[in-house]
Amino acid sequence: MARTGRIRRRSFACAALLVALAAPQGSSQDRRVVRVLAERFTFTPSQIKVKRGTVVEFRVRSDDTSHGFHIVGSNASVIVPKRGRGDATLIFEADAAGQYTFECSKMCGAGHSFMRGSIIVEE
Ligand SMILES: [Cu+2]
Repeated sequence: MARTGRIRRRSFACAALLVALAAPQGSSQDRRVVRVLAERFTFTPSQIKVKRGTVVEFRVRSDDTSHGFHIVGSNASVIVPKRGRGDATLIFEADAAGQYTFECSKMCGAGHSFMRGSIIVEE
């Protein structure tokens, strides 16, 4: 008897869990995966709040052309491949409370310089 199976989407929750399990034992740091969608000329979400001490793993995906993802004031910068070519990963250690700006670092069109967002690190 044939049974119709459902096609399962790859489980993102599962991937996040593996990352959490991979964190060093005894580490007091929280690790969080934040998925960001880049498209002309916005990042979604554009505001991310985390607790101080969190290690944030950004996974940035484009919905159109290639973009950049750069945290202002740091060396942290990655190229986000164009749509369908996968994610770019960037690790941000939120060691100090405050507000950080991230921006597109690859010229992507007329609104490129408006393509930014913020990370708020709370005590
Ligand atoms: Cu850009």
